Amino acid sequence: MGDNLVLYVGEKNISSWSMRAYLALLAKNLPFEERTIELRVDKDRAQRRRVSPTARLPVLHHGTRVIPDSLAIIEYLEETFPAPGHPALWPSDPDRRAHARWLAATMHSGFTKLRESMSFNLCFLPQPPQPSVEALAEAAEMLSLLQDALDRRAASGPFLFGAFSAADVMYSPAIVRLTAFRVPTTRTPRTPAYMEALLAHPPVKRWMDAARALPPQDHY
Ligand SMILES: N[C@@H](CCC(=O)N[C@@H](CS)C(=O)NCC(=O)O)C(=O)O
Repeated sequence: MGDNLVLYVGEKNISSWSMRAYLALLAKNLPFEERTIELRVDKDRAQRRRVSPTARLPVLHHGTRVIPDSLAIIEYLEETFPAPGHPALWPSDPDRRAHARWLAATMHSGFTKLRESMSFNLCFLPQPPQPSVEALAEAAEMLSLLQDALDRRAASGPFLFGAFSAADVMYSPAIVRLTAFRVPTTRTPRTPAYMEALLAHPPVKRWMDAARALPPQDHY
């Protein structure tokens, strides 16, 4: 399919789901056009409805194909632009791939208290508010899942499965949150180095630098 890839995203300091699709495209070394729909402006979702069947961002357009949802976009990219022509998004070993997939799915469908209370836009405030007790409990759960993956890591590299993978893509916004809200990591000693490596990863840094350049939003 020779058509151009177009990714519709929300504001970089608000739309954590958009960040995931953006990171997946960069991980695949794919050129793409990025179009922003401002969530703060598109209150009635009219602009989103025009480009996305779910009226949510991110949404990827590839020729006549329209793919909303960060995880669906990851799977689409992996299938359409496979290794070795493009870097693999999932680990090649079946055990590790299964692990990476359930970790990604757990992020995709869970941690709702953390996402609510440690909202992505709040990460860019000079002083983020105190998170709820429930959000902190979910953050501790997340850190222990990450620690477990890092304990079992067999491949070399600083990420969850060694090389940067879709699991890292899915957890990147959460790592921004855990860092901004200064969640304690003393019980999960391998996680600080992982979090540091992820935030220093050039595609993550590129998104975050652009996000920091926008005016911070305490609500939207
Ligand atoms: N499960 C979706 C979630 C997408 C999502 O909720 N996106 C937000 C922006 S970060 C959105 O468009 N929300 C609008 C709404 O829920 O009306 C994904 O993985 O992409």
